[in-house]
Amino acid sequence: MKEIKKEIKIVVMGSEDVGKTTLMENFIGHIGKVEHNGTTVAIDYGNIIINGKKLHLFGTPGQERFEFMRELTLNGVDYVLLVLDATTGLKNLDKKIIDKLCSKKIPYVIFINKTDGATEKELEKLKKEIEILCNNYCYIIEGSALNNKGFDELKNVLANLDA
Ligand SMILES: Nc1nc2c(ncn2[C@@H]2O[C@H](COP(=O)(O)OP(=O)(O)OP(=O)(O)O)[C@@H](O)[C@H]2O)c(=O)[nH]1
Ligand SMILES: [Mg+2]
Repeated sequence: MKEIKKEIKIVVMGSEDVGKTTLMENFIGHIGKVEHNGTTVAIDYGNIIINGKKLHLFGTPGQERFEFMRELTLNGVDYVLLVLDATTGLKNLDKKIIDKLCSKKIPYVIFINKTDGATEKELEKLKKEIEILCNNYCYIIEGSALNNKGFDELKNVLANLDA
């Protein structure tokens, strides 16, 4: 019988300012974070228990210069939660992250954030781009970290992660 892993390591990734820290803060309620002028410069951390599983969320800095830190967080990761910004679309770093996750065979789910500020057209364009990039393979959730939108769906998806 397959053993159920009760502690799951999730790394939150995405380009700068997409809303990773806001998402963690509003979704979990209380996190540890280190910021400089509003920019994450170390690893955010918080945990949440869903359906008897303890999910440990590690939030990464989005600035390019912190690549070395993002690399470190992938040690022993179970899932990545990739946060994208609906108002700006896919950035180079997002594409690089998706490539890396595919090559390392790390499963990921995508949270399209800031849907409160995006038009329907922008959102559809972004979703099409993502579907092509990840071969229709990954779960996509739409929401707004600022307005706590999409959190029920996010909770459901995280609750059902197989690890
Ligand atoms: N309109 C809108 N703004 C948001 C949303 N989520 C976050 N923001 C804003 O986006 C800005 C950046 O948010 P952060 O959470 O610091 O972004 P981050 O991805 O952690 O940024 P780095 O740590 O620099 O990589 C802040 O001004 C947030 O208030 C959202 O859903 N809608
Ligand atoms: Mg941050």
